[in-house]
Amino acid sequence: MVQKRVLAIHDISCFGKCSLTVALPVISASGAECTVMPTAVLSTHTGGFTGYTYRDLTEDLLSIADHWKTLGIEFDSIYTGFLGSFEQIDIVSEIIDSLGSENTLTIVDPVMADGGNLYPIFGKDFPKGMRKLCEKADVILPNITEATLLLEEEYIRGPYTREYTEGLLKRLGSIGSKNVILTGVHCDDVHLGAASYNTETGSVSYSFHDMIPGYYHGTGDIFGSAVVASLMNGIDLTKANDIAVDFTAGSILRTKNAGTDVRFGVDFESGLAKFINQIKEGRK
Ligand code: PXL
Repeated sequence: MVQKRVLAIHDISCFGKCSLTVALPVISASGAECTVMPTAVLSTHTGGFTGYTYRDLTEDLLSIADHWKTLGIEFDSIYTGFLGSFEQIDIVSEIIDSLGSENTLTIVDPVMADGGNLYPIFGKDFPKGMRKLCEKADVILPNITEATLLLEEEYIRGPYTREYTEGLLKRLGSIGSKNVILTGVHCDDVHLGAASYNTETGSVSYSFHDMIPGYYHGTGDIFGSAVVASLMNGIDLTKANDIAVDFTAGSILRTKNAGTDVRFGVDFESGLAKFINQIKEGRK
């Protein structure tokens, strides 16, 4: 089998287990190659830490892409996550055009908000830029807050009815991507999960786990990387959603049981063996 090659475009938060420090091990564990384009280097992620360093790499991105262009490298998937500025959104969009082809699956996680709030480092116009990037994608992976920002709708606290959730999915689908996976979906106070939607078939599929109270950092990236890894292994969207929910929920549960500082990230590493088995099973 020819190995799939993913290009992950995210920041590298050196400590705290998110973005590239998650995408690289999770995608590699699935057997796909993970090429990285770091958009910035931070000492930690920005969630709950103060005094972190931030080295912006905006100026390097196009040169890296230009060099790869001379090598004729092709990508089966381009997976984008946290982008540090409006300018980076336009550059990443250009890179997708330059390095992607009709065979490249573009997966955009519009990382910018959670719990009803835009992350403080982003300006108010950032969601408009992210929406433009989402128009280019084959799959988008917003959480509920990001969904409402992309759609310029008011954020409502859950639980959500299926009617509301499916309305969101359909409106997100009209942005332009063929597939949508919405995270943070919950129809009651005891289950949490994600819903996938295929705009061509109209099919919606939910995947839930027991809700674990608390806010755990980096879980969106663990979820997104598991979706990318599954899709690159030929697993369909519904099953990819199931695998990603299970992998993310397991990581959160282990971390809750261990009682570690939630800012330090979740223990996804101990779940990699099971994750690889699920990928192998799903491939059959
Ligand atoms: O997990 C998303 C993410 C990625 N990168 C950085 C972040 C965050 C979320 O806060 O701060 C730097």
